[in-house]
Amino acid sequence: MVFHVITIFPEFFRGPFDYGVVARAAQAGKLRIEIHNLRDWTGDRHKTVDDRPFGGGEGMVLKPEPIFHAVESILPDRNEQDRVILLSPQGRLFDQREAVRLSRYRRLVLICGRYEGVDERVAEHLADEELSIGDYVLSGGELAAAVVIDAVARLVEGVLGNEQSALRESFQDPEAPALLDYPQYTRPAEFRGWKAPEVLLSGNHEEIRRWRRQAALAKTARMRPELLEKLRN
Ligand code: 9D3
Repeated sequence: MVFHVITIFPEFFRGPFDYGVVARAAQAGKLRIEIHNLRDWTGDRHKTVDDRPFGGGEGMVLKPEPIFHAVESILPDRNEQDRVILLSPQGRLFDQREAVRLSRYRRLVLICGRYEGVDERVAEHLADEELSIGDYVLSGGELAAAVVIDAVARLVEGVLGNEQSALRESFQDPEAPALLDYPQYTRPAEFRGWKAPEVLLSGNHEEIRRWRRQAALAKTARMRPELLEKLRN
């Protein structure tokens, strides 16, 4: 799989993908991440990527021409194996189910917004879809693109291990959290007076299984009650 990122801050991506699972997968040739500088597709002397909003208002808006040029030169023969995604606060909410869906494409092009916004003709006539990673304000789409790449890349065949592939075939998103994870403990068995649950040291696997199930339910009820609500429907 190839991830193309279009950004006015290419340096931002030095770092996030230099370590860990995604870096190793890239090293092994399972996936590629290409960072493109939007200014490379400007035509003027000043490499202008933005302009003032029609109708007035604060800030600057990313112009359509450089973004269209970038996508059209990255994907000269765009087809159904390609997906062009605009990251923006107005997008549909990205979640694990979306990650699974996106992992089935050959190439993803991620357009990072900035400033007060992106000319709407990009969302309407260039991008296949518009995604947000959550209801909070970021300074730009770069962090969001990094999040999407990380979540999708680990689902790509051979990135983690092959135990993945069977799961991915299933109809429902395999990693959607029915419940939150159960609490984990490691040594020491007592730390500053706080003890790890006795049952986990017991070696009684049936008891351990029951404790974990119960603890996951309790933690889900406390932290994410809406997940239990979903489970009941
Ligand atoms: C909704 C806020 N907008 C009101 C004028 C301004 C604005 C804020 C932040 C416009 C763009 C941005 C930059 N953010 C993104 O490009 C972005 C984002 C986000 O802020 N939150 C969650 N997901 C995403 S994906 C891209």
